[in-house]
Amino acid sequence: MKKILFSICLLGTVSGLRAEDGHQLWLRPHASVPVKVVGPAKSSALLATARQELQQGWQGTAGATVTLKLTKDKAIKYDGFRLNAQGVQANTERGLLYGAFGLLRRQQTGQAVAEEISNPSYEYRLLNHWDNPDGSVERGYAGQSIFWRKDSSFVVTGHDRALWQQYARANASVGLNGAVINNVNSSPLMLSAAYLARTKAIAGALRPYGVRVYLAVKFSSPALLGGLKTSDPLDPAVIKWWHAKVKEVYQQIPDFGGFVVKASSEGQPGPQDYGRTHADGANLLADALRPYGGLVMWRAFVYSPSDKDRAKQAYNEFVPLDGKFLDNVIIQVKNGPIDFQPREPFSPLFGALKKTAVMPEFQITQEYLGQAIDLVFLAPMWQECLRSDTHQAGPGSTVARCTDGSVYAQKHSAMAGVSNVGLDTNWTGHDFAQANWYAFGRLAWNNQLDSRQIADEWLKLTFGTAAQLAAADWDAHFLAPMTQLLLASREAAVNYSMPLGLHHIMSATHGHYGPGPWWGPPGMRADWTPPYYHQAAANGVGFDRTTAGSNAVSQYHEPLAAEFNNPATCPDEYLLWFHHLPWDFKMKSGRTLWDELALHYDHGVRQVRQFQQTWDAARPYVDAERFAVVQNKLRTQSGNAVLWKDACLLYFQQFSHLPIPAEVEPPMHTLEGVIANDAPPLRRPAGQP
Ligand code: BDP
Repeated sequence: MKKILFSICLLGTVSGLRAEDGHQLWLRPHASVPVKVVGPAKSSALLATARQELQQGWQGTAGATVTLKLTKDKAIKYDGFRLNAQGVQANTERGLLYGAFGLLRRQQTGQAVAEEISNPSYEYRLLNHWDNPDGSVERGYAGQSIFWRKDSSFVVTGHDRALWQQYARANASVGLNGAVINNVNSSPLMLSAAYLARTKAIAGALRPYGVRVYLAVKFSSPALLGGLKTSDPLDPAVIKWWHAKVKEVYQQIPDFGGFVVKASSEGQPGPQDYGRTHADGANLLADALRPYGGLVMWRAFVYSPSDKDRAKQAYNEFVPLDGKFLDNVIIQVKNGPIDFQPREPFSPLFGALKKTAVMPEFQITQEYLGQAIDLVFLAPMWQECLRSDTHQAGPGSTVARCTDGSVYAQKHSAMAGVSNVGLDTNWTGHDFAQANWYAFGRLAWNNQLDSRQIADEWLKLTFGTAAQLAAADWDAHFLAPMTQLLLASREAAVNYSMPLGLHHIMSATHGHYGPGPWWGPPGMRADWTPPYYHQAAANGVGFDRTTAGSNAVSQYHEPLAAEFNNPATCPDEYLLWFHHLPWDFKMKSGRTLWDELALHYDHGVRQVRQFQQTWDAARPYVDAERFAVVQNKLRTQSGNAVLWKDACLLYFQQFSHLPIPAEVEPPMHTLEGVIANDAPPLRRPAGQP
């Protein structure tokens, strides 16, 4: 025991840095100097928060005076702010809080504080928590829910409140202003009096940080909870029920944000159960919420096994309804047409709905991107989507501009991210998964922001000390290589799991972690199994979505449709998304498709090994606690990358009958061995992929 303690102490002194458990996120306390904060005469919880943040984090001139001033400035949008020599100006109290955090971030990351206006790209910037009333978290990899508990759910403890406040503070520091606190696969219980009481307590804890609470609701709540005979959206009793329920919610929580709805999707009830449309369903709720200023975020993640191509369905369902939604409805669209895969082209719904507000939904929790094991920085993936040009309103109509109100007149704009937060001490399971929470907030505030800047800020705030930031070697030996690592990490994950447009080939046995191109228990819906997506056969691999195939390609505006439709012009990244090609297809590189595929897998493995070396070299700059945890996770990731490579290449080789190229590291696994390891029974509840 003594020996162990001794070596732990020794480890702790290697970097000379205080051990950190990650709980402080990017808000680690900094040595501050005194500052005088002058604010509006009227006091409020939000203003008190802004004042307190400045006082505890100030690193500018000692004894300086900072003025927080409410104005009516037309150049400031939503909760934006203006920074100048006097301090912060904003049109709202939230804006003052964001300005205070913005000022502190500039100080802490060594950016100059110049006169500037910072406006959010989106009016509503939300996290979606897939948290269940029993405290479990769907696709959560960081422990149980911070909001709900299986036992004594309704006793709100001091610890609960403190945790909710820390959570809200983290959100506010990156400009997030809303939280949907329960799973989109919603329980009707959420609207019962007992759950509303806890929701009210949560709202109370988040309010001083400007974070509003929203709920995901089950469409059949009138029948399931209210005891009505139907939940038909056009039924007068149903309409009355929702109006009364919404009134009850606002009596408890006057600043309640609104509802998110997953309807007619993956077994969830919806208006189509009653022969009605998504618009009928969404408008019913929007009408009830409208008097209170509430929003409906209606998800477009809909598909049924009857269609031959899942990728086409959301577009086919929603485009005919364009213009039929009330103006407090926003259609919430996942970045890709299928489901948060490591790489997908953007969803063709972006830009195609011209008279209906559309919001992007990203997945922060890494369901398909290594969960809390793999280090994958997602900002480059989201940036890729946001910057994709839809061409729907001429060149330059990017996903970002089609959703933030710059292209289409829309009353409201929003962006949502599926949260990766849980009860784990470091909140997100992997210390580096915190970067994805941070990045999501920063991109929701500024959808043009570059991933490099986000990585740079996050690394400085999460690992840097004032002394390190001032020292030249920290930049060269920590910041620069770690920024490179973060920026390369998503492409590495694509390479070792689903390169060249492959998608959905993970195994569901281990909850979507790890390879499973063979996966598909008897009787399973085809569109929940990988062979449906990769279509590997003797004649080649890939899903034919061209005009000769499912024709999903035609949902894209020209010139994209023509570009994607032709394998000679389709970008390599999307090749097997749109095409089924022979194994000896000649790639742009001059290599065959088979060789190119093998090299991508191999490259992914090598990239992760490089990440391990980079991290090992970063040891002098990181506290021992976080260093060791991340080092171990990288080891696991590295082994798993090899598993992905071996499993996929050996599986596909059964069809290609081609040798693995000599440059590629020979497999260390056998296909039989990997498949045998993937044998345990499904952990997912029935009815879920
Ligand atoms: C899929 C998840 C599933 C979610 C679904 C959704 O596997 O757990 O319920 O998305 O977004 O990615 O509704």
